[in-house]
Parts: sequence; C-alpha cells; structure tokens
Amino acid sequence: MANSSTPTTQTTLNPTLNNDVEIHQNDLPKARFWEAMDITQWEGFWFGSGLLKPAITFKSSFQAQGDDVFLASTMKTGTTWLKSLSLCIMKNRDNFKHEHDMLTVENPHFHIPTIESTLYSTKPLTINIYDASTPRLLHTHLPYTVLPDSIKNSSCKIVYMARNPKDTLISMWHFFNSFLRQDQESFPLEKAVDCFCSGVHQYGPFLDHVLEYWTESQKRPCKVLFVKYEDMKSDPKGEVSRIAEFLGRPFGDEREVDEVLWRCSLERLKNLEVNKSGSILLNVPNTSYFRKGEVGDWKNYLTSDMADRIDQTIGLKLEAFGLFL
Ligand code: PAP
Repeated sequence: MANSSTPTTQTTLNPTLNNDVEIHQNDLPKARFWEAMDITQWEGFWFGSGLLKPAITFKSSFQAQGDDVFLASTMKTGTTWLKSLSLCIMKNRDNFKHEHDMLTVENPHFHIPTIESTLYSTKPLTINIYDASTPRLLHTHLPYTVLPDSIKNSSCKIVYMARNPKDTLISMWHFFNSFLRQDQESFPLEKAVDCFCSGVHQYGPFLDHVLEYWTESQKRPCKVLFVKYEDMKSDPKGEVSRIAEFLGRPFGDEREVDEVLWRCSLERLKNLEVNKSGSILLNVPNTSYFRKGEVGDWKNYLTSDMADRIDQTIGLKLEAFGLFL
C-alpha cells in the first residue's frame, strides 16, 4: 500500500508497464481520499491513482501457472500475518533446523510482494513477478473481479484473509494517520467512518471486496480458501493447519505448528530488528504494519452511532452471508 506520490524506486519487472498499457485514466471517476490522496475508480473499486497502471498491466498480461499461490486481502485485515505464515508454510520451514529464518532478514512484505505495489518497493525484489519459471508466492489487495483470467481459470490457489469491518476501519484509521497526517492531528474519526461506509477508499468498497472472494470460496473451495482474522486469533493452530493443508504442505506434528505460530506472532515480528525501523514500501514505515492485533479494538474508538452506521451499511449485509457483524 502506498500513497500517490511519484515513486523514487522503480522496479523493472514488466517492460509493458510504462509503454504499452492503454489507460484512459482521465475518463475514470476520481476522488480525494481523506483530503490527502488521489484515488481512481476502476471496475467498481477505488485505487490509489499510482496503483492503477500496475493493476491494469497485471490484469491484462499476467500468466498464472497451476503451482502459483496467491494471497489476497483488502487493507488492514491481517495481510502481514498471512504473508508471514504462508512464507513459513511454503518456504521458510526447511530453514528452521539450520537456525535460519527469512523473517529475521527482511520484512514479510519484502519476501511476498504485493503485486500492484511493487513499483513503490524501496529495494530491488528478489522475485520477478512475471517470471513463471518457478512457482510464485505472491500477494494482491486487488478485488477478485480484476484478477487476471489465468488466475481464475488455472489450478493455482488463492488464500483470502478477511476481518470484521469495524476493526479493519480502526486499523486503517491508525495506518493512514501515521503516514498521511504525520505532523497533523488525526483525521476526524467521524469522517473516516463516513468514508469507509461510502466505499470510496483504497481498495473499497470493503463489502464488495469481501463478498466477491467469499462467493468464490463457496463455489470453488479447492481453489479459494477464505480465512477470518478472528478465527486465526481464536483457533490459531486449527486455522494455520487448514492453510497448510490447503496449500498442500500439511504440518508433520504439533511442534511444527507451534513453531510457525511463534515465529509469526505479532509480538515477535514487532520486535525483530528488521521491523523496528526502515521502510520496505515508500512512505510506509515497517513499524506501521504492527500495532495491537486485537479483536474488538473498535470498542475503544467508535461511538455507538458510528458502530451502528458501519453495521447498517456493511455488517448486516455480511451477516446475511454468515460473516462477522
Ligand atoms: P496491510 O493491509 O497494510 O498489509 P495488514 O497486515 O493487513 O496491513 O493489517 C495490519 C493489522 O494486522 C494490524 O492490526 P491493528 O491495527 O488492529 O493492530 C496489525 O497489528 C495486525 N498484525 C500484523 N501482524 C500481525 C501478526 N503477526 N499477528 C496478528 N496480527 C498482526
């Protein structure tokens, strides 16, 4: 996730990125998020304007292979946790016995880049997103509707992480305050609630994002695994085992499950040197990915009127599908 300023570091992962993609950005609806960031609407969703071109390039030119794995989520729903866990399940586990842990080397967002944000990466990536010669483990915040057809039609897998809307909004509020309003007072929460409920925010509308992946996971459970942040908190062993089995890398024993959970715990990640400073994505300090990680933190911030507004516009509609409130 990055703001719309011009990136200073450009990766050259896809030569078509700057030249061939026809984007009629001027014709697309525009809005100003929190009076600070330009966003553009495409295919029914809102994106930081700088993310649009990479997103369109990805949709039109990415060729998925059957053994690729895609992690997906909208903002602040547990992406960093999902990336860390999936990294351990798919790549990092074999390192543990040699006392090596990729999580101590770089922030999880470096190891598993978010596809449409790579042009904001502050370091050259070790993964070429468009190179299909080895299985890829990648992440996207993009909604299901704009995923490339090859992802939808091949046998590659998708793990989606969802979170209840009120905690997501509070997490977003802290996150955007930390870098869009560094030397200012926090953006009024009342206005942030209105903005969230209107759906006019980065990767919004939240409701549509969640429901698209939910619907697909119900239609094709072998293709899309839908994981809830709250379930991860209440039954971490059960949920991480479910992810590992879905990815075809089941755990050998409980000790292995415990080790992965410990390595990916918020407390541990937050206190790793690599996450205590620096910035893997332009303008986004690594520290901003790690906060409280509590279920129900919204109760410390939202008035009952604000909570009601989120319930009415989003929560009750999710509840109708058996999801959150
Ligand atoms: P992103 O969308 O910018 O990638 P994302 O990782 O999805 O952010 O969300 C950050 C939230 O996940 C934070 O929640 P909070 O604001 O309510 O505290 C953060 O604390 C939480 N988080 C990050 N890492 C972990 C982890 N290892 N375990 C549990 N929660 C985590």
